Amino acid sequence: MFSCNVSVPHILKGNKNIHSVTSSGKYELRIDLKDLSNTKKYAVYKTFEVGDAASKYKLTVGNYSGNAGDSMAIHNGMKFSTIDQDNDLDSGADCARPYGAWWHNHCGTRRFLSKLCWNTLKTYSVKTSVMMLRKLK
Ligand SMILES: [Ca+2]
Repeated sequence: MFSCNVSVPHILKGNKNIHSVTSSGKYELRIDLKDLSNTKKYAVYKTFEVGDAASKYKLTVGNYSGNAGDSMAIHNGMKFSTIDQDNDLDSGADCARPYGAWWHNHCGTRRFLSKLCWNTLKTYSVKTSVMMLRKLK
């Protein structure tokens, strides 16, 4: 088990907007991270799409490359959960309550980038992160 104690900025806000962007073509997601010792890492996903409201903003993410490790794989195919919408796979808990809104899988196997953690980094915690979308040709 690991813990992250960095405060949580709301990243990837506005799923509706992200859905309309990612459904308009093929997009890749790039995430630049800086760990607690200021080492820069990155992850690129050539597949990135957020579904519509009816799908509960289902996340499709894959085709990873980079040096940060693939911490998004466990969230692939997950629906978006918030404190008032428990769409995760954990029947015993509402993962969004303690860990914030995210495409949670099981709380126990959370890879909570929403807490600014990246589980494949040594320290898990991330000092800064930037998430960028780029349209693919
Ligand atoms: Ca649940």
